[in-house]
Amino acid sequence: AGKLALVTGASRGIGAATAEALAREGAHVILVARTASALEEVEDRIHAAGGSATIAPLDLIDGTSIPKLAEAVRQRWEALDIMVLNAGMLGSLTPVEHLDVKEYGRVLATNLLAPQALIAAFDPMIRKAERADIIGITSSVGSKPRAFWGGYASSKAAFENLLGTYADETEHAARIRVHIVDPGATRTRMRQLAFPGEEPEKVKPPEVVAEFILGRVLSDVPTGELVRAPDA
Ligand code: NJP
Repeated sequence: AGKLALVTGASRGIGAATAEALAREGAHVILVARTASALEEVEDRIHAAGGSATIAPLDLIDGTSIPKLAEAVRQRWEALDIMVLNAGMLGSLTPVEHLDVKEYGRVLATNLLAPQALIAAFDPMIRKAERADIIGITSSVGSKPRAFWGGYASSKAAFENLLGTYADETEHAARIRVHIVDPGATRTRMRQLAFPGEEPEKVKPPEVVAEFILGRVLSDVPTGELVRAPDA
């Protein structure tokens, strides 16, 4: 209770479910995504459940939004206790030789450069927390290549490495815990884009991943661990 959490990609899917779970535990949650109307709906649900949240509608890859966000947060709060680096972009599933450099650039910017910029901008506030939890949402294809997934998978592989590195570098600051979370197949818009033929009911709802993340944040676990959410 009383913690400050920031969740990217909080307008739907895994991010929205995680934001709601953190708010239920008493955290004040800053909801980040581009779609203001969808963020407002999540904020309304949080308020209706007795929780508290603030929306921050912005595009994480426009080059200016992240330092501005950090400045605005710093004006209201001292420390950031929880940061969920969840916003992600799939891009086209295509052979490596056909990756479109512009789209691939957006995938890298969303999945790799924006999380790094968030860590950079919020690190001073993270270090002021009594205990800080940084949760990065990666993917199984980041650890194991899969045909046609090279654009997305390479961004997640690099993100996974970056999180592990941040965990190493902050290990001496025993209060900072980095969690590298592979959600596994989850019923979201991204999953539908990747597997349009799949019946949504066949995969778990995002609430399962959210509860898993909450469990990590509430328990004593080592920093830098790569963990996978359960399948049901
Ligand atoms: O996806 P989706 P998930 N600036 O598409 C936001 C990983 N994952 O919940 O901006 C700001 O429903 C977007 O909001 P909006 C996956 O790689 C999933 O499945 O309003 N926000 C939305 O809230 C990702 O890292 C599965 O459009 C931006 C959110 O990101 C994480 O799980 C499996 C943005 C995406 O929500 C959540 O994905 C796996 C920007 N530029 C890994 N761009 C799975 N679902 O099965 C996007 O291994 N967003």
